[in-house]
Amino acid sequence: MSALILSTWHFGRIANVTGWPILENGGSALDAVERACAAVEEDPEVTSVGYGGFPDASGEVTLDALIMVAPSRCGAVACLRGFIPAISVARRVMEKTSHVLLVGPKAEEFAAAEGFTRRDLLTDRARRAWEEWKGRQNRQGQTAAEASVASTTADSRSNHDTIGVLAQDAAGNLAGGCSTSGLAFKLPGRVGDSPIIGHGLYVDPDVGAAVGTGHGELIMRVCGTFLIVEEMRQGKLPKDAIRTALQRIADVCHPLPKQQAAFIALRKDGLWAAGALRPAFQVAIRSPTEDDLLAPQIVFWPE
Ligand code: SD4
Repeated sequence: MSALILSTWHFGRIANVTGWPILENGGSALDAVERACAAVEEDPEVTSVGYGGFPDASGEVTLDALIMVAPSRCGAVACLRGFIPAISVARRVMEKTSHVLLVGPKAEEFAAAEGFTRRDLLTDRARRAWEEWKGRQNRQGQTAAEASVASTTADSRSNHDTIGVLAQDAAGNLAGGCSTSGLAFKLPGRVGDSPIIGHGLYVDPDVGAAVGTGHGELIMRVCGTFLIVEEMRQGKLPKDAIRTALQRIADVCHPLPKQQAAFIALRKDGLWAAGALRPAFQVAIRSPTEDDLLAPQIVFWPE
């Protein structure tokens, strides 16, 4: 079986540059997705993931991450402050506990106990962006809730993007990971789709895997990645399974004009597809024969 790694958005290339050598050298899909997500978390230029991520409405950077190889093997953290890679903390939840998800200060205690070092994740650039947003909020006399509604329903191209990675190793094993600082200037306490299995990511080794990005509230309302994997289980092609999820979002969520949702799906035989509600989503692929940043096969509402 030939190995493959697929990652969301333009910074998926950063993920693939780190994850691909692991696969190429016979490493596991699990190690590849962890290292791939971690590389993006560590990049201060990526303002929607890890270090350098834009903060919530109170000015705190809070991270959500999930790693999964099977329904029986997955781990996640939500609302994690001060520790990266959040994806590696999620892996420890998977490997060291009997739980699926740890949140907030207790997840931070767990990370510290596991030997992760606390650090300040707010960069000067992210702080300035938050101060500007806060200034606008004050001038417009908005409450934090009103202001976060405005910012979390804003143009999907500017204020968020999860790193989502799906990989298959030479042995045919699948793994998925995703990590995000969530929507910029979100209401404190808000958790999106990314750290919840079946929402931001789902992997079933008997069928395939799917990962999502975009406005988490759209993906969560339809259990987006679970739906895609279940559609593939029924025999649908990855692209048709994604179309079903996008159609469901369109039908039941009534997305606002700028709201985005996008998915990558990978079947266990290596067939894959990507699709998005709107233009601008990109998927980075690396395999023995391809190294590219591609537009998705499906754009549900081309503009
Ligand atoms: C969230 N889905 O927290 C994440 C953000 C994201 O592209 O993926 N943006 O809602």
